Amino acid sequence: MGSVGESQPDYDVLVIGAGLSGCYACHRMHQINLKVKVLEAGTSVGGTWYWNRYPGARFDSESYTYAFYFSPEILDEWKWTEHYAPQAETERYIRFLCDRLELWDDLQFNTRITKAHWIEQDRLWRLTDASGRTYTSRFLITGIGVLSNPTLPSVPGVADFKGPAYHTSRWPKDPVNFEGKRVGIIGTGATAIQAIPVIAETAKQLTVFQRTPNWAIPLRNSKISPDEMELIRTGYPQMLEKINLTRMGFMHSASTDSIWDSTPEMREAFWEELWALPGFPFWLSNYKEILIDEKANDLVTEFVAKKIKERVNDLWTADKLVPKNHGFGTRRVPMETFYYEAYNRPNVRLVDLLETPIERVNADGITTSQEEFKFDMLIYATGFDAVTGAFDAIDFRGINNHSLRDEWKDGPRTYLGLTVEHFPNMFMSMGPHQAYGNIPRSIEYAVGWIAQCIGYCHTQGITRIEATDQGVQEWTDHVHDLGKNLLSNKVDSWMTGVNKNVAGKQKRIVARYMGAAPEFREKCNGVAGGGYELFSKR
Ligand code: NA7
Repeated sequence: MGSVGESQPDYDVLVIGAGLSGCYACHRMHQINLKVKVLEAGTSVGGTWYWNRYPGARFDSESYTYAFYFSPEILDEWKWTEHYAPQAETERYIRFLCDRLELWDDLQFNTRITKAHWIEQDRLWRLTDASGRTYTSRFLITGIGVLSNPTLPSVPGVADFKGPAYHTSRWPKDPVNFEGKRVGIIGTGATAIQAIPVIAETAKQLTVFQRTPNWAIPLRNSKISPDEMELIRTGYPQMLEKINLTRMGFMHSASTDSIWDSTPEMREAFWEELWALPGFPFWLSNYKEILIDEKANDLVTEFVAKKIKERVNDLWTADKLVPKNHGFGTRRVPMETFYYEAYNRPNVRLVDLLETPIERVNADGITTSQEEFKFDMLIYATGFDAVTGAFDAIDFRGINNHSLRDEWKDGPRTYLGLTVEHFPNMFMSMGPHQAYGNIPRSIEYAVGWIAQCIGYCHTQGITRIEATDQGVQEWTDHVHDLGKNLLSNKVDSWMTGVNKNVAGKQKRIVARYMGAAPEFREKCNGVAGGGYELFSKR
């Protein structure tokens, strides 16, 4: 039995963030009758789907798989209208979850947490928000997302621009009108690839500033008819069975075929078949070697390069849109709808920043080493200080004033991607070293595991649970081992923790667990089943 100091906390559990993780955590805490409060910086729920309301924002995973499965009633009731839902529909889905699960009373908005400190003597967490108000709890769950800390380009003059300027993940709630506007957009990641074709439709001019091109493949989205939705609805149990078997939690299984058993004609035919399918199959159901064997990767890369070049009329632009420094699938593969065709419009122009870098942002535009561009509006599609960045934005302190930033300065160290040594009673949903893939599927598992652990502590009278050094060392080594052969861990991207705009984020880290999701769950279930092995409990 644990014992605690005099001070009783305000809550049993505090949760930071009201995205999918925070909302589900709130529900799970209700189920075990714990007093919970979810603290959220935004004005409402949704997390990623609250903040990222830029034009064209939508799922690149099938809507009906990128959702929660824990409640058959909720699955039954919700109807998706598109195979890859737009942001507004997903935001509505999350609000619908909050209605059905009766979460609203325990969600607090406009509350940006700046500090989270463990008070050893009282065995509680004390959180402080931006206004200085404090909140205490026995347990802490972070639901702060993987991509929630946006970054602006580190070029001089960003604050000088006089017209409207938006980061894509801080997009205004009221629609932005591009008509008659000269618009500049910086970045060509997944976000820009979704936004560019939409903005190009109405902007007078759209100038795209590209540093690193990305390999994007066609999304092939379509509407879901009521009959089709009915089929999806009745097929949920089988779909879940399938999802639970796949490596990344999507409904697309990895291929077991070797590229080296296929003739060039067979390869071409297989790739054409995958290419014609909507969504991820070209990336996730391709030959088993393409993401680990450079020679195999070169072949598939060549195929995709040909596909891109076929779609862009201008030869210079086509060549610039083909990545040169990383192979297909080694960074996150954006899904696109008429992205490449957008460059065939007379109002769209690509600027290659590797040839002519930005020198500065001015009051009325952007100056590169070669040219002065005048703009009415600037869009920063420049991404995030990813994974650990969301944690760095809060001053987390564990026992003996240990700072999480220091603890992770050479890369994250976690136990199961769920807990950290020196940070008792703190659990992370979607922290580093987690099985990401299909994020809602991962969240449902991670939050479920956390809820079970907190419930266990509560019923056993354990008031302090902490990952041991051995647990952290073994898990961190395991995550590093799993990532060794992956080509994706050998290139710079948000998935390897590199952000050229952030000091100290130039060195690659192993940020993600890259084993199979079923193995991850089996390992975590084993730890729980064994009474929380390699945790110290008091
Ligand atoms: P990403 O994929 O990290 O893309 C950010 C883009 O912004 C990328 O093309 C960067 O080029 C570019 N960037 C960043 N800073 C600069 C500066 N200073 N100058 C020029 N270009 C810059 O973020 P997204 O928001 O597009 O997508 C995030 C995820 O959302 C995505 O992977 C999906 O999972 C959904 P760089 O590569 O650094 O040369």
